Amino acid sequence: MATGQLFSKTTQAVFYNYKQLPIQRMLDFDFLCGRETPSVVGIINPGSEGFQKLFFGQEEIAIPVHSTAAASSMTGLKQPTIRVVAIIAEGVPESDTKQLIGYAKANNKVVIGPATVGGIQAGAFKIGDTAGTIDNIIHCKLYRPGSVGFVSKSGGMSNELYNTITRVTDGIYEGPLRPEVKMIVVLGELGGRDEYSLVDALKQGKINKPVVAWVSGTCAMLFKSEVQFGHAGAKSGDEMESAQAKNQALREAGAVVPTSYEAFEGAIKETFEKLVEEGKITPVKEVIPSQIPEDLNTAIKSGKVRAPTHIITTISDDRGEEPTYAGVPMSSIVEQGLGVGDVISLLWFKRSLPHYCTRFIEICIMSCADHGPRVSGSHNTIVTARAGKDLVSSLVSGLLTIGPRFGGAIDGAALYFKDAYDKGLRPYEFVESMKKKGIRIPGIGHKKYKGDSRDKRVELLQRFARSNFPSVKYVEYAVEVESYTLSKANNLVLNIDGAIGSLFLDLLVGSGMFTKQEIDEIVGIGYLNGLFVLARSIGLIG
Ligand code: Q5B
Repeated sequence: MATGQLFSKTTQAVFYNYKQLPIQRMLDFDFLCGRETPSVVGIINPGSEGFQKLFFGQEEIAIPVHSTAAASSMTGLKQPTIRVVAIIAEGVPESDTKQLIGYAKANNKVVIGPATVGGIQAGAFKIGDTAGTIDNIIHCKLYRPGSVGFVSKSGGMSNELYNTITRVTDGIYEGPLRPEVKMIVVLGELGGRDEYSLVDALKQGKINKPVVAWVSGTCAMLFKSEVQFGHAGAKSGDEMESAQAKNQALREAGAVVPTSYEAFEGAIKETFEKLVEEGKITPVKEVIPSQIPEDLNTAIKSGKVRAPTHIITTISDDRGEEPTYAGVPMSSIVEQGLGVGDVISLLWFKRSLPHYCTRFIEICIMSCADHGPRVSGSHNTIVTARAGKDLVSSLVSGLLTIGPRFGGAIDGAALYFKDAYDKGLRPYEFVESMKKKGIRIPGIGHKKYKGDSRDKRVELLQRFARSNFPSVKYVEYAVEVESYTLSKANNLVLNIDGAIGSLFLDLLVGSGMFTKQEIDEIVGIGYLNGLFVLARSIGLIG
């Protein structure tokens, strides 16, 4: 890289602190310029390590994130491989800034900032948010170098001048001292004396390229008292710091200085065209910039593309003002005084079931909510909690024991009882056929309950169904099966899983609200065990 040149098409940056938008904009700028490598090679984000996914054109790249490295700008400056540190942060104390600048000068390094918007070398490298959006960058043709060097005291004013300069010349290069720069445009402002160093350089012949300059803030003289303009330094201290004085000094030193800001564009145009006429500038050839792929969300919003959905749910929907459960708004569920059984009916079965059905669901949940500390689920939950684990871990540890011998036989019971009943098997034929196959009937048998000491929950559910269900053929069949198994052994009772499984078959068939295919699907999918999972979660959490 030539002396004086800060950036090139191969400059790479480490971005301190993770700010997605400016980094993505830097990478978009790279792509626009046709850079072969991304300009950001790393992100330093104290406290996090890993990778950050961002786009380089269409390609998704993983940029390493480091938790430590340059813990401060000074540490960054001290790295032998880092030549330029741009500090975008505001509020850096003046004394620290002086130290940074002193160190940089002594070590042939450069500090841009603090509180800088960034910097740009057209067609090569961009820092942070400089030049704004990609649309603006394309509009100002900053994706390729022109012949004009530009110096300004403000990022916001720079954007305005990128636009102006591009309108009347072949565009921006970068700083003024490069051979590729054929003319220099300067936009100063009242306050401070920076512009006088340019005056001296012009007078001493250190700058011999045409300079078109304007110092803004000439209106300050119209105010009776001192006025603070946009920047901290933008207020005229004494006469020398006024915009008028600086414009005059520049004019006298040989710069082209218009009479007003409005005439600035014309002066730039005239100077550029003269240099072209004299053959000192050959306007750069236009290039077509690479097209930045649009983000999907933006493209969808503007109606340019359509994308297939990844997930379709027919259960609930949150696109409107409030969530709907199977099409029923939440507020309506509350206003109608519906309960958990209705919510389950909507979310699991996608329809509003009659009250006796939703009440049955609630009784199932209430009666299976707990069964003391000795069952496998409670045991695991208690052990996990005593081991110091959190509520979710303790709950899940208990739930994971739900299976054929603990609460998870409801589906199996429904499946086998339905199959046997629908095939017209007599209870003893069913039991014997299962024995032949070596399969224990799900929902039959219990360690605690016996023929002469029944499970009260089973009795309660059967009583409710007999009084409320239009048909109880499946549970009656299960009871006949139980009579047969009890004749073999006193502990082969219809247990709670068997009772719920057979009763749910009666609910599905008797309600007339499910097709045969839907009933087979519900039983086949195996989610009646969900009733036990849901119910027992209440107890396990307790
Ligand atoms: N036989 C039932 O043990 C028994 C058969 C069968 C056909 C069957 C044992 C067992 C699992 C039962 C079950 C949980 C104790 C359901 C629930 C929720 C809970 C929690 C909770 C809550 C018997 C002797 C003879 C043999 C077997 C036959 C056995 N089971 N036949 N269908 N299902 N099973 N419970 O006395 O001819 O002699 O070879 O525990 O699912 O989970 O309570 O946990 O709310 O929290 O040692 O209530 O099997 O006799 O096993 O030697 O069998 O009976 O084929 O016949 P025994 P075994 P054979 S509620």
